[in-house]
Parts: sequence; C-alpha cells; structure tokens
Amino acid sequence: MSAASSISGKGDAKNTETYDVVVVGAGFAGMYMLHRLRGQGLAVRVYEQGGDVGGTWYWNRYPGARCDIESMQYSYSFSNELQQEWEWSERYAPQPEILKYANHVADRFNLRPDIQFDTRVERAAFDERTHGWSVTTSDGKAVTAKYVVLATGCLSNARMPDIKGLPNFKGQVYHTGHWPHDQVDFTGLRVGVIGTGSSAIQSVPVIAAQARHLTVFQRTANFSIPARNAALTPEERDTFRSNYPEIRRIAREEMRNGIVQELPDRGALDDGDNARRAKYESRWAYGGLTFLSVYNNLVLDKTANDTAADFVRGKIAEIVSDPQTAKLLQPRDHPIGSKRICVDTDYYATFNRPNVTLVDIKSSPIETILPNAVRAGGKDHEVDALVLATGFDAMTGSVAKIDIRGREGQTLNAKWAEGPKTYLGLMSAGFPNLFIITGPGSPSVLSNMIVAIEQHVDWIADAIATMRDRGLDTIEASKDAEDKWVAHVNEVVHATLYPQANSWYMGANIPGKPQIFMPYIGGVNVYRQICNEVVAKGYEGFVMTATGWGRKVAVS
Ligand code: FAD
Ligand code: N01
Repeated sequence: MSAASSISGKGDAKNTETYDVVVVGAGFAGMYMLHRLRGQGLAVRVYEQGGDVGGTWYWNRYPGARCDIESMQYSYSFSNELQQEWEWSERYAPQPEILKYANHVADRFNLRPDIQFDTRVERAAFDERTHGWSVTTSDGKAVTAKYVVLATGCLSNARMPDIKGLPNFKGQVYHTGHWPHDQVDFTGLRVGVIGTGSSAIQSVPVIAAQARHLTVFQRTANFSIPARNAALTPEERDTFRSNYPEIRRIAREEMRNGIVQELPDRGALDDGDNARRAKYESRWAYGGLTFLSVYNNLVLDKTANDTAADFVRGKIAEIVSDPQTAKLLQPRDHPIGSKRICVDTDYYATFNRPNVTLVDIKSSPIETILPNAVRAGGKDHEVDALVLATGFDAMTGSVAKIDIRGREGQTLNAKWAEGPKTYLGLMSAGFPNLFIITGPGSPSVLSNMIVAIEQHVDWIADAIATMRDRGLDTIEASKDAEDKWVAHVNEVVHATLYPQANSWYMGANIPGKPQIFMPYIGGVNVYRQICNEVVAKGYEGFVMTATGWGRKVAVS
C-alpha cells in the first residue's frame, strides 16, 4: 500500500496528501517502522534526506568503517527467513556489506515505493483542530498525517568543527560521517586526521597504509580494544542460525546492552592480581566490546575501573614502540567505558609506522588551518587532505534541525532547551502522536542498537494498533510521567562513572549544548520490562483520547 489510508482517506479540497503515519529517516529504524505499519494496513510515507536506505551505513563510508557488535547479532531479528538467508562474511561486517544488507532488506520487503529519498523533513506542526500533523518537506510540499515517527538517528548529524581557517584549506576536506560515494584515494598524499574517537580509530590504520604520510591530531586519547576481526566460518554462522530464537530472546530480555555475552558474577576487586590479569588477558585476546563485561562493577566503582584502565594503558605501552607516543595514546582523563569503548584493528600499532605522526592538540591546540597545513603549537604540519573524524551532534542533533511544533505552537527545541525531556524516550509531553525511535531517555546508544530499534518500533506499532482498535486517535505522554522518567534516568546514571567523562552521551562535545546524560543506562532488559508493564497497565503515563478519526480520507 502506498498512499491509500484506512484511518485517513481521500484527498481534501487542497489536494493535500494525507497519510496515517509519516516516518522521518530510512535507516534501520525507519525501514522496520515502515514494514511494521504497512503490515497493519496503514498508509505510510517515509522521507529520507539521503539518496537511499541505510542511514548510518549510507553516510559513514570512510575507510575501515564497520560495526563494533558482531554482525550475527547486529542484524534484524524480525524475520527468521531474513536472518537465516543472509550471509555475513566477517565477525564484524564492513560498511559496504552492512549497506548491502540494508538494500537487501529494502528489496526483500519492497520498502522503496513508500520512501521518498533526497527529501528532508523541515517542519512538523501539530494541528489541535484535526489532532494530526502537518509535515513540510524540502521539496516545498506539505502533507498531513495522524502520526509522525522520528527515525532520524542518534548519530546522523555530522558535526563540522569550528576550527579557525578551515575554509582556507586548499586540499580536500572529508567528514567521516558524510563520506563521498566515490572511492577516495589517498595514495601519495599527506593526510591529516582530526579526532581520535571510534571513526578515527577505525580509519587511521587504513589511511596510514595508503597515504604517503598521516598526521593524527589528538585532543583526547580513547580506550580501544582489538576487534580480532576474522572471516566467519560456516560452522559459526550455523551455530547462530540454529540457535537464533534463544539468542535473540536473551539479547532482548536478559542482556543490559542487547549483546549476548558471558555475564560476570563478580567485581574486579574480588579477584587477586593474577586472576584479574588473566581475565583481562583472555578478554583482550577475545576482542571487542565484551572486554568491559569481564566484571560486574567496572562502570560503578572507580577503583575497579582503574584496574581495567591500567591494563589497557599497559597494553598500549607494550604495543607502541616510542614511549612518548605511547604515553600520549594512554587515556587518563576518563574512566574506561564511560565513553563508548572503541574497537579497532591495529590502531595502536599504526603509530609504529614511519609514515605516521601523532600530534597532541590538547597541550598545543590547533591555532589555525592554513591552505596547506594545520598549525598547532606554533608548528605547521603540512597536509594535502584533511579528514574530520570529529563526531556528531548526537541524539538530539537531527531532531533539533526539524522545526517541530506541538500544542499551542510550542517548539520542541524550546522545550528541550535545558536538555531533552521524554517519557521512556518515546514521546515528549505536549507533542501528541509524535514518536521517537531510540530517543534520549531510552537505552539506545548504550546498546546493540538494532535490538533497541526493534523494541521501539514494535512498541510504537502496537500502540498505534491499540489506539485504532479502541477508536482512539490521540496519544500523549503526561507531564507527570515524563518528569518522573527524566528524574529516574538521571538518578540511575549518577550511580555510575559515566558522568565523569566529557562524552557525547552528555552533550559535552557540542559547545553550548546542555550537559545532560541523554541515554537511559538501566539496561535494555530492564527498560523493555518497564515498557511492557506500562502497556499492561493500560499505557500508564500516556493519555489516550478519542477525538474521532476525522474524515475518512485517501490521497489524491
Ligand atoms: P540512522 O541510521 O542514523 O538513520 C537516520 C536517517 O534519518 C538518516 O539516514 C538521516 O539522513 C535521516 N534523517 C535525519 N533527519 C532527517 C530529516 N529531517 N529528514 C529526512 N531524513 C532525515 N550501533 C550499534 O549498535 N553497533 C554498531 O556496530 C554501530 N556502529 C556504528 C558505526 C558508525 C560509524 C556510526 C556513526 C554509528 C554506529 N552505530 C552502531 C549506531 C548506528 O547509528 C545505529 O546502529 C543504527 O544504524 C541507527 O539506525 P537509525 O535508523 O536509528 O538511524
Ligand atoms: O565521534 P567522537 P566518532 N578539534 O565524538 C575530536 C559510533 N561509532 O565519529 O574527545 C579537535 O567519538 C574529539 O576530541 P575530544 C560510536 O557510538 C561507532 O569517532 O572532544 N578535535 C574526538 O576525539 C561512537 O562513539 C563505530 O577531545 C576535535 C573526536 O573528534 C560515535 O559513533 C565507528 C574537535 C570525535 O569523536 C561517535 O564516534 C564510528 C575539534 N574542534 C562511530 N571536535 C564503530 O566502531 C571534535 N574533536 C562501530
């Protein structure tokens, strides 16, 4: 179904297109949302500013980009046929393969006819008269919809750093989160990478292998664990495939982060030095994000955390030959895990290459960019191309770019001026029928995001179906429930070490952004239970009302 509607109906006098639901974004969230809602017989329109599906994996095409959660888990679970038939080639699939998967899903479920690409949603305004939304897009059109779902992504608003002189640079400037579609060839070039977060940590080894010289400009060192990436064997794939029902159930219901892994039964200080070191060695050898789950108190107890941080700092010193460079690469300003831990292939070893230089821009900040160099600490570092691995205005950035107006014309930006306020990360009071997928206040970026996305999509689709079954047409978070949830999100995080890092979780990477810990740290398992209980108690904390489905309309 593309434009007919069971809730709404025929075009009105002004030929305004009318949908049941407008979905903003065609990443993994928007794609599954479309599939679910269409399965309920609703008329859905998806707008995507990019030229195709895939979201993160459409935009982040930088060298070395791949997932940090094993692909057999970082994939949709909603279709058993899909998970049985798709062949992941590596433990951590590279970006082109994940994008191919997104395209496969779009084709397999025939999603494209209902997605309008190269179109931004610019504005969405709630109409108190019709209890629906009027949505304005970058092609100058306006449509109406009963519901709007923001599937706009948590890491979709690439942040250009405000560095003096950047416009004067004569070479090519690339942002990792906005990478060109054509192959970028650094052969023979002197390349500068600014930033040392996950994107840089993945791309630096690959760029170093190609470029004549690579200069990495580091402000804050990050903890990174080797991925130990490898080709998946048919046996490994089969083990997942034959156990998928249970693996997916455990990921959803039992795991804090939506990743099936061994659960620690003790804290780091419960073991003696030798036993602890042996455990860290074994997790380091296994590789990946599960390093942090070796003990159950690493993000709760600073002394426990220090043992893991010291271990990784020791590894950096072992790997990097030049002691001065090793020291610079050792993170010392935040507890390990209080920022999303990075997962790499040969990142630290890359600094042993003769063609790689690390420049400390914390002690000697970048003063200006010249046409052919980066000047820091009074020294000009000559470069022919610049890679900005400077991250994103995370979680709220893409939402804030849309002019969203709720009841009485209040803008979401004004409401969130002191930090985002939501109930369960799903809705914000005063903005009826507007849902957010993996929004602030939900576990979202602290989890295997596909697990988090599927849960939100299912919850939203079920809520819409319930409303329809009961003849209701307006759902809104109550202010009281929202206030309590915001307080709970804050309370839980302040019992952990997370607020000790200047992370994008806190909005700390964006000058002027309110410093509020945005995701919900209670765990996807606990959170799912809360969401289910809310439903079981008749959508507790949400106000559902019947104002009539309005005229039966369809699209003209
Ligand atoms: P996105 O994929 O970001 O899609 C949102 C889409 O909305 C975008 O295509 C954007 O163009 C569109 N959009 C935004 N605003 C508008 C608008 N106003 N109008 C129209 N379209 C709009 N998570 C993990 O769990 N595991 C990983 O291994 C992992 N690796 C990552 C690697 C990178 C490099 C990055 C940046 C993120 C990674 N993430 C990972 C997080 C990742 O963002 C999610 O896993 C997931 O892909 C998000 O899907 P989404 O659909 O919610 O958002
Ligand atoms: O961005 P980041 P990212 N001058 O914000 C520096 C996911 N992801 O794109 O820390 C100089 O982490 C900044 O320095 P500082 C994952 O969730 C996953 O790397 O502010 N430097 C920092 O070093 C991740 O967490 C993967 O001092 C400036 C860097 O730029 C999230 O996306 C891969 C600067 C930004 O790091 C974001 O990662 C990639 C300036 N003006 C991304 N401004 C996987 O592995 C910023 N920096 C799956």
